[in-house]
Amino acid sequence: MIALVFAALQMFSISGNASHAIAVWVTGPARAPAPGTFEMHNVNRTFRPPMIVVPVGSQVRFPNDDPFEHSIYSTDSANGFDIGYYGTGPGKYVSFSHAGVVQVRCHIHGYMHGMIVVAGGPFVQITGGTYEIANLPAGTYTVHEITDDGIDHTVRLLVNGNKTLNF
Ligand SMILES: [Cu+2]
Repeated sequence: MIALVFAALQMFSISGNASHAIAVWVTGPARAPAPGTFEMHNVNRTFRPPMIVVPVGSQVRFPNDDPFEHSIYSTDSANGFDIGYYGTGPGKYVSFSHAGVVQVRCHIHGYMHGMIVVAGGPFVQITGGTYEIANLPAGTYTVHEITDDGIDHTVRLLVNGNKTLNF
């Protein structure tokens, strides 16, 4: 019994150093975090915060805090949406059921730009540099490093034996 308990505690970390990274998420034997509800506000013709990371299956709404209309949309192939024109208020929820990076824009204000990273597994949001995703069971993982330009740099990684693997 003791041996079994010990084996169950063999958890690992994936760590790395990715300059310009804003988020990292992994898929593999680790359980994905539960979906939730999130907000990305429209304030002074900007998205605040300009970037959020949400577990796959989450809902996001885009409250309009400005005294004029916005019209938020994305042409993303997997998570595209268009919620139409709406004035001041909480707005409606949009579901994001596919992992990936969603570029968010406004039909009225072409310069507005937001980004939603839909994570398909355990994730961290970072400001560039080092990161660590801990408490992972051994196995083969796909690591998605998302840089500030929205590019997904994907690496496959075998996690076993060592406590931390850098790449
Ligand atoms: Cu707008």
